Amino acid sequence: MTTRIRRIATEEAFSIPEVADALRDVCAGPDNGIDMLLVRRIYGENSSYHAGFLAPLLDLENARLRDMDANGVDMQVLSLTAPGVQLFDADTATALASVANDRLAEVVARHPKRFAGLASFAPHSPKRAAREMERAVQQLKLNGFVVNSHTGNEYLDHPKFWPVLEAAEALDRCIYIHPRGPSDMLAGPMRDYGMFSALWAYGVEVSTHAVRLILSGVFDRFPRLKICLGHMGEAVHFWSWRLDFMSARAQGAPGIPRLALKPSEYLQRNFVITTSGQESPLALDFSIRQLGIDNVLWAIDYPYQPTAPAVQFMDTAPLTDDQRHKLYHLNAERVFHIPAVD
Ligand code: 1WB
Ligand code: MN
Repeated sequence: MTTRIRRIATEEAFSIPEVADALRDVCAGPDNGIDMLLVRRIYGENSSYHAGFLAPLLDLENARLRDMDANGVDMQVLSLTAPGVQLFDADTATALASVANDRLAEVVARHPKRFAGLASFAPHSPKRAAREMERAVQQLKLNGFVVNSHTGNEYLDHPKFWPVLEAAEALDRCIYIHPRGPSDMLAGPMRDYGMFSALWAYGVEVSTHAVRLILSGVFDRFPRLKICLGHMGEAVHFWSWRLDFMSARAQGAPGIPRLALKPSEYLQRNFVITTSGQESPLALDFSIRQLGIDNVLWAIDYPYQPTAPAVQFMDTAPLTDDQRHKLYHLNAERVFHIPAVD
């Protein structure tokens, strides 16, 4: 008898009313950062096609479960949708992350076979963030962490964020760096032609973040830290050869830390990637060869991308059964500490 392969989707977005309300308040305020182009369309007064995302983000147990059932998706690994709590001031962000984590833990507890969850934290207050990360794993039993790239134009390589990296490493849980709009200096050229979010800017932002982490040497300080990148690794690993060549040449120059490993080796040791919203068999094949079959996970990017083609992509990709099992569930079970089922 053949049984269907377990399908665990690993970058699946949700929100809660408290966060949606707080984002609606930001829409009424003066913030004109690049994230607001999208946030105003989803949460603001002027609706557009993006407004249609709010209902499925807030729904966890109705249409979402039906969509999963209809497509044979066994489990979604949920994360609070971009930009998470990172547009808010530190106190609001800290409080809302904790509410979102409580709510996430409740829904996972009600549906332990259908949902797992990545905890939010407020990087603005790194010590409080580290305490929330401990609570999220030890008490709420959540499966890892999500951060929406930069916070106030600062990236996680900054030493002020080391408590967050230290907590993730000590708790043995991965940090999923999900995109948000690029930091101010990167954002300018992304405001035209619809490039401001998933179409292009998100990948520029997160790939820049990942390269900063690698070149800063944080993985020599935190060698067991695991970072997850969506959207087929935001194309960082495509640059492996040139990153290795150019960083070898730059080693030891002023302001350039000496690294114990090559950038491509940190990519293989400290990163996993997911296929979220990037359904190209050619890119998948390259990713598996460059990063290894154990480091690529399947994801949909629900509700921003449809489930059926994401399943179709993984069902038809030219893979052996062993490889398909790794992409569909075994790697997710390992990385996110999800119990196996028999
Ligand atoms: C889109 C995608 C919009 C994502 C988002 O808003 C997020 C989009 C927060 O496709 O328009 C995402 O998570 O990939
Ligand atoms: Mn996403």
